[in-house]
This record gives sequence, structure tokens and C-alpha cells, in this order.
Amino acid sequence: MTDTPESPAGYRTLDEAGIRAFLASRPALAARLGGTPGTWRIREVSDGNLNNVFLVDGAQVDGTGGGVCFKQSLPHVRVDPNWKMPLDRTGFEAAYLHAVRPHVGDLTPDILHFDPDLYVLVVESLDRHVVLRHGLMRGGDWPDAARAVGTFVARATFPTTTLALPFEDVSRLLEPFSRNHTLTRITVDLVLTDPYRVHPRNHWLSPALDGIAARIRTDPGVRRSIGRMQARFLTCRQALLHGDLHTGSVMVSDTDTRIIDGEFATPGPIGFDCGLFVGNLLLHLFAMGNAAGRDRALRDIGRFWTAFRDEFVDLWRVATLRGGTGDSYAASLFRDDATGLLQAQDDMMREVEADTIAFAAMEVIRRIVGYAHVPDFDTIPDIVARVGRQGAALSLACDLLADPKSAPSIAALIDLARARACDRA
Ligand code: SR1
Ligand code: MG
Repeated sequence: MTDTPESPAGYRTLDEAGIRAFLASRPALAARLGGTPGTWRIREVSDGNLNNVFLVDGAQVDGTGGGVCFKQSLPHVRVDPNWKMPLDRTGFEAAYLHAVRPHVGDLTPDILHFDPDLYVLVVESLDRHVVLRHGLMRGGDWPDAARAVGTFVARATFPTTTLALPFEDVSRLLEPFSRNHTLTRITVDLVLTDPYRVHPRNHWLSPALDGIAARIRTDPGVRRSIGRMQARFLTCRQALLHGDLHTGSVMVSDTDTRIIDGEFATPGPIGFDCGLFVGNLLLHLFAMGNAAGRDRALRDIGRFWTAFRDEFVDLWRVATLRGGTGDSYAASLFRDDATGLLQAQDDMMREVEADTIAFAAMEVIRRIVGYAHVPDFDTIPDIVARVGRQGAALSLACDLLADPKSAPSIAALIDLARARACDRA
């Protein structure tokens, strides 16, 4: 175990021996792993920017169960030890899992344990799954994954809105997550602000992309949209969000899709979760060098959106017909007005769709000129090809923000993205 001077009393970052001792001293976890602690196999699989993550195989290493995933907050950003950070993020992830799992079932991993002193979260091991981003980069295809993510967003958000609950219950549910200041600050800075100002955290392929990076900072239409989306993110407390729903937060197997890493959970507009997922599919689309991969990315944007919209409006319809207690679009107004309900649903879905497209564009921009880039592009060895594809992605994102009418729907976005990506293939 390593002592960390900045850490609160009781906290230490656990190494392999520490993890083994931690698990051995928790009877339910030790029983799940089975056998003796000395036989447990521990391997680090940290992939995100923030935390240490390990998979632990127990006595049964044949995939029939028994493994756990061990995640611990570090007192700094994992990929930048000079960037100090409070530890509370695994606590927010545990709270998010508790809040959404009753509604989404096996679309998240099962939560097994949370330790508030060591900021350790233990969940079921997904050792038969791969990270969707990595799988897509290898040319894999998971035809149901995007649909599952869309269903997840609908099932995780709808029950936390005032469509489903009285406002007092929503307020109580969202309140703890509105204190997720550390990671919300990261989103506000890295996603919503930095790419639109000169900042030392920003970086891009210079000088090739200097021109488009300057347009992003200076275009009046872009500035107007960014201001609006900053306000949407910070003031539209529509639902409980996952908050970081990129393709690295999704794990897939041949038969199963799980959404992980809810540590950025926050109240916000539903289109933010949708937009981050769509934005990462756009990034993948532009990074791909072959037509089949591009077709799959476009197909998945459509499948995601259709699954989200269908599931969300169905949950809403059922709640209304049952005379639900939600305070907005109250059942008392719409239970006997099927046409009015359909119109109301259409109005709201158009609003979420517009948010989705704008946040998707912002995700594309921040992953190319901001602090945290994506391997989809970073692993393209030919710099000229990388510049061309990143430039095309940035140009699309910029146009979407400068003139939101250029893609008024997800269907229009798919058409536009197809044309732009194929142009630069
Ligand atoms: C310093 S954290 C950078 C990024 O990694 C996380 O996954 C979030 O996407 C965050 O913006
Ligand atoms: Mg993450």
C-alpha cells in the first residue's frame, strides 16, 4: 500500500497486496471469489483518465461468475498525477448505480460493495465483455449495442423526471447529485468551455488544424450556440444523467451490453447523455478508414436515437394511462387526450433531439482540440489522414453549432455526416 500525503485520514491507494487483503476481509466478497485469497488473480485494467481499476478472478475463472471489478478513486487524475482531485467520485458512481439499477436492470453491472473511507467501489466483473470503443476500433460489430444504450438512457432518465414523479421526489432524488461538483466542474471546463477559449489544456494537430480551431473560438454563431448549451447543461435539471456516456463507458459481449462509469452523474438535460454517445459515434465515423465501419457508425446513431425515443415515449404513455403522479404534462391533462399526448411527446422529443445534436457537436470538438482526445483518431498512424479526418469532423461540428438548422433532426444529421465523412474518406 502507498501512503498519499494529500489524502484524508484513513485513505490509501491500494496496490495488489492491499486489494487482496481488502477483499479477503469482506466476507461476502471473499465468498463470491471463493477458494483462498492467495489463488485470486488480480490484473489492472485501468482505461479511463481518472481511477485505478482491477479485475479479480476468483476460484472460478471459467466465466461462470465469481469475479469482481475493483475500482478506487485516486487523489489525482490517473493520467496526470499533478492534477489533484478530491476522492468522492466513486461515491457518486455508487449512488448513481443505486438510483438507476432498479429501472435498468442488467444494463449496468451489479453493485457489490462501496467503502466510503477508501473510496473503493466493487461491482460485478464483466471479464467476458470488451469496451465498445476498443471493439469498434478493431472493426467489430455489435448490432444491438446502440439500441441497448438508447434503451438505457430512456429507462435511466425517465423515472427521475417530473414526468414520472412529483417535483418534491425529483428534488430529493437529484439533490445529492447536484453536489457532484468536482466532476461537473471537469465537464463544464473540458467539454463546455475550454475549446472555445485559448487554454493551456487544449491541444491539436498544429499547424494543420489551427484555422479551424480559431474558427471554433471566434465564429459568432458558434459562440451563441455554446452559450445556450452551457446554460442548458447548468440550468435544465430535467433528469439524472450518467454524465460521461461515451463509447468507453459501454461494455459489450455477443449477447449483452452494460453501461459503466457513472461517476459524472449530475442533474441535467437528457440530450447531454444522448449527445455524448452520438458525438462519440460521429468521432468513430470520421476516424474510420473503410466504408463498412462508417456505415455501421451511421446505422448505430439511428438505432440509438430510435431506441431512446421509442422507449422514453412508451414509458411516458404508460405512466399517463396509469394516472401517474408526475407534475409535468400531468396525467390529469393528458390521460383522456391521446392526440394531445402525442403532440406533447413530439414537442419534447424535438427539444431533446436539438440538445443531442448540439452536445454531440461539442463532444466532437472537445475530443479533437481539448484536453482529452480519443484513441479512434490517436491511433491513425498517417498524420495526413488524421488531419483530414479530424478537420472534416471539426468542420461538421462547427457548422452544426453555427447554424443549428443545418441538421434539424437526427435523420438530417446522419445524412449530413455521411456526406461529409465520405467526402474526406
Ligand atoms: C480529466 S478527466 C478527462 C475526461 O475523462 C473522463 O472520462 C471525462 O470524459 C472527462 O472529460
Ligand atoms: Mg469514465
